[in-house]
Amino acid sequence: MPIFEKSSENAVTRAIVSQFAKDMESYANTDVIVIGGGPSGLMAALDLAKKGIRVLVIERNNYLGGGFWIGGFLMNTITIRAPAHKVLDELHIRYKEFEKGLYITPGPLACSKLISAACEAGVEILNMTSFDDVVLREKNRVAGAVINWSPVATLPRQISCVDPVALESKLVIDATGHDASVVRKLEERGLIKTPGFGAMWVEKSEDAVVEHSGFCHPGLIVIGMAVSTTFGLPRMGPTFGSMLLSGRRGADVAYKHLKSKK
Ligand code: 48F
Repeated sequence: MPIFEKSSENAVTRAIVSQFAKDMESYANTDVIVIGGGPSGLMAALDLAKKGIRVLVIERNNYLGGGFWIGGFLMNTITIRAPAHKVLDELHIRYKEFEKGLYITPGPLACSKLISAACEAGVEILNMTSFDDVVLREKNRVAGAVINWSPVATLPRQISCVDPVALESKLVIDATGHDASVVRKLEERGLIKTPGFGAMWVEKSEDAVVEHSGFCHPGLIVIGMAVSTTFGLPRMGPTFGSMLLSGRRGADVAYKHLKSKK
Protein backbone atom coordinates (compact mmCIF):
# COMPACT_ATOMS: atom_id res chain seq x y z
CA MET A 1 0.00 0.00 0.00
CA PRO A 2 1.43 3.50 -0.96
CA ILE A 3 1.82 5.93 1.93
CA PHE A 4 0.61 9.05 0.06
CA GLU A 5 -2.65 9.95 -1.74
CA LYS A 6 -2.62 9.69 -5.54
CA SER A 7 -1.69 12.89 -7.44
CA SER A 8 0.17 13.92 -10.59
CA GLU A 9 2.85 16.30 -11.81
CA ASN A 10 0.27 18.40 -13.64
CA ALA A 11 -1.86 18.78 -10.49
CA VAL A 12 1.16 19.92 -8.47
CA THR A 13 2.04 22.52 -11.15
CA ARG A 14 -1.57 23.73 -11.43
CA ALA A 15 -1.85 24.03 -7.63
CA ILE A 16 1.23 26.29 -7.49
CA VAL A 17 0.35 28.45 -10.49
CA SER A 18 -3.34 28.97 -9.70
CA GLN A 19 -2.72 29.96 -6.06
CA PHE A 20 0.17 32.27 -6.96
CA ALA A 21 -1.91 33.97 -9.67
CA LYS A 22 -4.75 34.55 -7.19
CA ASP A 23 -2.27 35.95 -4.65
CA MET A 24 -0.70 38.32 -7.20
CA GLU A 25 -4.13 39.62 -8.16
CA SER A 26 -4.85 40.55 -4.58
CA TYR A 27 -1.37 42.08 -4.08
CA ALA A 28 -1.90 44.39 -7.08
CA ASN A 29 -3.95 46.76 -4.93
CA THR A 30 -3.45 46.66 -1.17
CA ASP A 31 -3.43 48.95 1.87
CA VAL A 32 0.26 48.95 2.80
CA ILE A 33 3.38 47.64 1.03
CA VAL A 34 6.39 47.10 3.29
CA ILE A 35 9.65 46.95 1.35
CA GLY A 36 12.11 44.77 3.26
CA GLY A 37 11.43 41.80 5.55
CA GLY A 38 13.99 42.51 8.28
CA PRO A 39 13.05 43.01 11.96
CA SER A 40 11.56 46.49 11.51
CA GLY A 41 9.55 45.55 8.40
CA LEU A 42 8.21 42.33 9.93
CA MET A 43 7.26 44.11 13.15
CA ALA A 44 5.38 46.86 11.29
CA ALA A 45 3.63 44.33 9.06
CA LEU A 46 2.66 42.18 12.06
CA ASP A 47 1.12 45.11 13.98
CA LEU A 48 -0.80 46.32 10.90
CA ALA A 49 -2.12 42.86 10.04
CA LYS A 50 -3.27 42.38 13.65
CA LYS A 51 -5.38 45.53 13.21
CA GLY A 52 -7.02 44.18 10.06
CA ILE A 53 -4.94 46.18 7.54
CA ARG A 54 -4.02 44.40 4.27
CA VAL A 55 -0.22 44.39 4.22
CA LEU A 56 2.27 42.93 1.78
CA VAL A 57 6.00 42.49 2.49
CA ILE A 58 8.33 42.59 -0.53
CA GLU A 59 11.64 40.83 0.18
CA ARG A 60 14.46 40.48 -2.33
CA ASN A 61 15.96 37.40 -0.67
CA ASN A 62 14.41 33.96 -0.55
CA TYR A 63 14.48 34.15 3.24
CA LEU A 64 12.87 36.76 5.51
CA GLY A 65 14.50 38.23 8.61
CA GLY A 66 17.24 40.53 7.25
CA GLY A 67 19.93 41.03 9.88
CA PHE A 68 17.85 39.52 12.70
CA TRP A 69 19.31 35.99 12.32
CA ILE A 70 22.79 37.13 13.37
CA GLY A 71 23.68 39.36 16.32
CA GLY A 72 26.88 40.84 14.90
CA PHE A 73 30.30 39.64 13.69
CA LEU A 74 28.63 36.36 12.56
CA MET A 75 27.70 35.49 16.18
CA ASN A 76 24.04 34.62 16.47
CA THR A 77 23.23 36.08 19.89
CA ILE A 78 20.73 38.95 19.59
CA THR A 79 20.82 41.83 22.10
CA ILE A 80 17.73 43.84 23.03
CA ARG A 81 17.57 46.80 25.44
CA ALA A 82 14.62 47.49 27.70
CA PRO A 83 11.79 48.29 27.12
CA ALA A 84 11.85 46.37 23.79
CA HIS A 85 12.12 43.04 25.65
CA LYS A 86 8.35 43.39 26.19
CA VAL A 87 7.93 42.63 22.47
CA LEU A 88 9.81 39.36 23.09
CA ASP A 89 7.28 38.59 25.85
CA GLU A 90 4.39 39.26 23.44
CA LEU A 91 5.89 36.92 20.85
CA HIS A 92 6.73 34.24 23.45
CA ILE A 93 10.44 34.48 22.66
CA ARG A 94 12.57 33.35 25.62
CA TYR A 95 15.51 35.53 26.65
CA LYS A 96 17.98 36.09 29.49
CA GLU A 97 19.13 39.25 31.26
CA PHE A 98 22.81 39.92 30.47
CA GLU A 99 22.96 42.97 32.70
CA LYS A 100 20.32 45.40 33.97
CA GLY A 101 18.13 46.40 31.01
CA LEU A 102 20.15 44.45 28.40
CA TYR A 103 18.73 41.12 27.28
CA ILE A 104 19.98 38.33 25.02
CA THR A 105 18.13 35.77 22.91
CA PRO A 106 19.23 33.31 20.18
CA GLY A 107 18.92 34.89 16.70
CA PRO A 108 17.36 31.83 15.03
CA LEU A 109 14.71 31.61 17.77
CA ALA A 110 13.81 35.32 17.78
CA CYS A 111 13.85 35.64 14.00
CA SER A 112 11.81 32.53 13.24
CA LYS A 113 9.21 33.46 15.87
CA LEU A 114 8.84 36.99 14.46
CA ILE A 115 8.42 35.61 10.93
CA SER A 116 5.93 33.06 12.19
CA ALA A 117 3.91 35.68 14.11
CA ALA A 118 3.74 37.90 11.01
CA CYS A 119 2.57 35.02 8.79
CA GLU A 120 0.03 33.86 11.37
CA ALA A 121 -1.37 37.40 11.64
CA GLY A 122 -2.11 37.39 7.90
CA VAL A 123 0.85 39.33 6.48
CA GLU A 124 1.29 38.50 2.77
CA ILE A 125 4.84 37.81 1.60
CA LEU A 126 6.39 38.20 -1.83
CA ASN A 127 9.96 36.91 -1.58
CA MET A 128 12.66 36.71 -4.27
CA THR A 129 11.18 40.03 -5.38
CA SER A 130 13.09 43.32 -5.51
CA PHE A 131 11.80 46.82 -5.14
CA ASP A 132 12.73 48.64 -8.34
CA ASP A 133 10.96 52.00 -8.25
CA VAL A 134 8.07 53.95 -6.76
CA VAL A 135 4.64 54.68 -8.24
CA LEU A 136 4.04 58.44 -7.94
CA ARG A 137 0.73 60.29 -8.09
CA GLU A 138 -0.35 63.93 -7.70
CA LYS A 139 2.17 66.16 -5.84
CA ASN A 140 4.64 63.24 -6.01
CA ARG A 141 2.73 61.20 -3.42
CA VAL A 142 4.08 57.63 -3.22
CA ALA A 143 1.23 55.31 -4.23
CA GLY A 144 2.83 51.93 -4.83
CA ALA A 145 5.91 49.97 -5.78
CA VAL A 146 7.45 48.80 -9.04
CA ILE A 147 8.88 45.31 -8.57
CA ASN A 148 10.76 42.63 -10.45
CA TRP A 149 11.98 39.11 -9.77
CA SER A 150 15.28 39.41 -7.88
CA PRO A 151 17.17 37.13 -10.32
CA VAL A 152 16.45 39.54 -13.21
CA ALA A 153 19.12 41.92 -11.86
CA THR A 154 21.74 39.15 -12.15
CA LEU A 155 20.91 38.11 -15.74
CA PRO A 156 23.42 38.86 -18.52
CA ARG A 157 22.61 42.18 -20.25
CA GLN A 158 21.49 40.59 -23.52
CA ILE A 159 18.59 38.76 -21.80
CA SER A 160 17.84 41.14 -18.93
CA CYS A 161 15.31 43.40 -20.67
CA VAL A 162 12.49 42.07 -18.47
CA ASP A 163 9.93 44.76 -17.67
CA PRO A 164 8.86 45.02 -14.03
CA VAL A 165 5.24 45.18 -12.80
CA ALA A 166 3.68 47.72 -10.43
CA LEU A 167 1.56 47.26 -7.31
CA GLU A 168 -0.68 50.02 -5.93
CA SER A 169 -1.10 50.77 -2.24
CA LYS A 170 -2.37 53.51 0.04
CA LEU A 171 1.02 53.67 1.78
CA VAL A 172 4.54 52.33 1.27
CA ILE A 173 6.94 51.65 4.16
CA ASP A 174 10.69 51.70 3.52
CA ALA A 175 12.22 48.99 5.76
CA THR A 176 15.22 48.22 3.54
CA GLY A 177 17.84 48.79 6.26
CA HIS A 178 20.95 50.93 5.70
CA ASP A 179 20.25 51.10 1.93
CA ALA A 180 16.98 53.05 2.36
CA SER A 181 16.23 51.92 -1.20
CA VAL A 182 12.80 53.57 -1.50
CA VAL A 183 13.95 56.90 -0.07
CA ARG A 184 16.98 56.78 -2.41
CA LYS A 185 14.65 56.49 -5.42
CA LEU A 186 13.04 59.76 -4.38
CA GLU A 187 16.48 61.25 -3.92
CA GLU A 188 17.43 60.22 -7.49
CA ARG A 189 14.50 62.35 -8.64
CA GLY A 190 15.49 65.32 -6.47
CA LEU A 191 12.45 64.92 -4.20
CA ILE A 192 14.32 64.28 -0.95
CA LYS A 193 17.89 64.69 0.33
CA THR A 194 19.41 61.96 2.52
CA PRO A 195 22.50 62.70 4.62
CA GLY A 196 23.33 58.97 5.10
CA PHE A 197 23.76 57.26 8.47
CA GLY A 198 26.24 58.51 11.05
CA ALA A 199 28.92 56.78 13.10
CA MET A 200 28.04 54.33 15.87
CA TRP A 201 26.58 55.62 19.15
CA VAL A 202 24.14 53.12 20.59
CA GLU A 203 22.85 55.36 23.43
CA LYS A 204 21.80 58.12 21.02
CA SER A 205 20.88 56.05 18.01
CA GLU A 206 18.19 53.74 19.36
CA ASP A 207 16.04 56.56 20.78
CA ALA A 208 16.60 58.77 17.72
CA VAL A 209 15.63 56.04 15.24
CA VAL A 210 12.35 55.33 17.02
CA GLU A 211 11.58 59.05 17.40
CA HIS A 212 12.18 59.73 13.67
CA SER A 213 10.19 56.69 12.45
CA GLY A 214 7.22 57.90 10.44
CA PHE A 215 6.43 59.86 7.29
CA CYS A 216 9.42 61.22 5.39
CA HIS A 217 7.43 62.07 2.24
CA PRO A 218 3.72 61.95 1.31
CA GLY A 219 2.70 58.30 1.05
CA LEU A 220 6.07 57.02 2.36
CA ILE A 221 6.90 55.97 5.93
CA VAL A 222 10.46 55.04 6.88
CA ILE A 223 11.41 52.60 9.67
CA GLY A 224 14.43 50.66 10.97
CA MET A 225 17.97 51.50 9.88
CA ALA A 226 16.58 53.27 6.81
CA VAL A 227 15.59 56.00 9.31
CA SER A 228 19.27 56.50 10.18
CA THR A 229 20.21 56.87 6.51
CA THR A 230 17.28 59.19 5.78
CA PHE A 231 17.87 61.57 8.69
CA GLY A 232 21.64 61.25 9.22
CA LEU A 233 21.31 59.59 12.64
CA PRO A 234 24.06 57.54 14.30
CA ARG A 235 24.02 53.77 13.73
CA MET A 236 23.58 51.41 16.68
CA GLY A 237 25.38 48.21 15.68
CA PRO A 238 24.14 44.77 16.63
CA THR A 239 21.29 45.61 18.98
CA PHE A 240 17.71 45.27 17.84
CA GLY A 241 15.28 46.81 20.34
CA SER A 242 14.89 49.96 18.27
CA MET A 243 14.24 47.92 15.11
CA LEU A 244 11.20 46.36 16.80
CA LEU A 245 9.95 49.61 18.35
CA SER A 246 10.60 51.56 15.14
CA GLY A 247 8.47 49.03 13.22
CA ARG A 248 5.79 49.39 15.86
CA ARG A 249 5.90 53.20 15.64
CA GLY A 250 5.71 53.05 11.82
CA ALA A 251 2.69 50.76 11.99
CA ASP A 252 0.99 53.10 14.43
CA VAL A 253 1.58 56.12 12.18
CA ALA A 254 0.32 54.16 9.15
CA TYR A 255 -2.78 52.93 10.97
CA LYS A 256 -3.73 56.42 12.20
CA HIS A 257 -3.25 57.81 8.69
CA LEU A 258 -5.40 55.12 7.08
CA LYS A 259 -8.15 55.61 9.67
CA SER A 260 -8.12 59.39 9.17
CA LYS A 261 -8.75 58.88 5.42
CA LYS A 262 -11.84 56.68 5.93
O1 48F B 1 18.83 45.12 7.04
P1 48F B 1 17.56 44.73 7.72
O2 48F B 1 17.63 43.75 8.83
O3 48F B 1 16.84 46.11 8.15
P2 48F B 1 16.17 46.64 9.50
O4 48F B 1 14.84 46.04 9.70
O5 48F B 1 17.14 46.09 10.66
C1 48F B 1 18.50 46.45 10.70
C2 48F B 1 19.25 45.45 11.53
O6 48F B 1 19.16 44.17 10.95
C3 48F B 1 20.72 45.77 11.71
C4 48F B 1 21.05 46.97 12.54
C5 48F B 1 20.32 47.36 13.75
O7 48F B 1 20.31 46.41 14.68
O8 48F B 1 21.94 47.68 12.21
O9 48F B 1 21.32 46.00 10.44
O10 48F B 1 16.29 48.11 9.42
O11 48F B 1 16.53 44.16 6.64
C6 48F B 1 16.28 44.85 5.43
C7 48F B 1 15.63 43.88 4.48
O12 48F B 1 15.27 44.58 3.30
C8 48F B 1 15.59 43.77 2.17
C9 48F B 1 16.87 43.03 2.59
O13 48F B 1 17.06 41.85 1.82
C10 48F B 1 16.57 42.73 4.06
O14 48F B 1 15.91 41.49 4.24
N1 48F B 1 15.79 44.68 1.04
C11 48F B 1 16.74 45.65 0.90
N2 48F B 1 16.61 46.27 -0.29
C12 48F B 1 15.56 45.69 -0.91
C13 48F B 1 15.03 44.68 -0.07
C14 48F B 1 14.94 45.87 -2.19
N3 48F B 1 15.37 46.79 -3.07
N4 48F B 1 13.88 45.10 -2.51
C15 48F B 1 13.41 44.16 -1.64
N5 48F B 1 13.98 43.93 -0.42
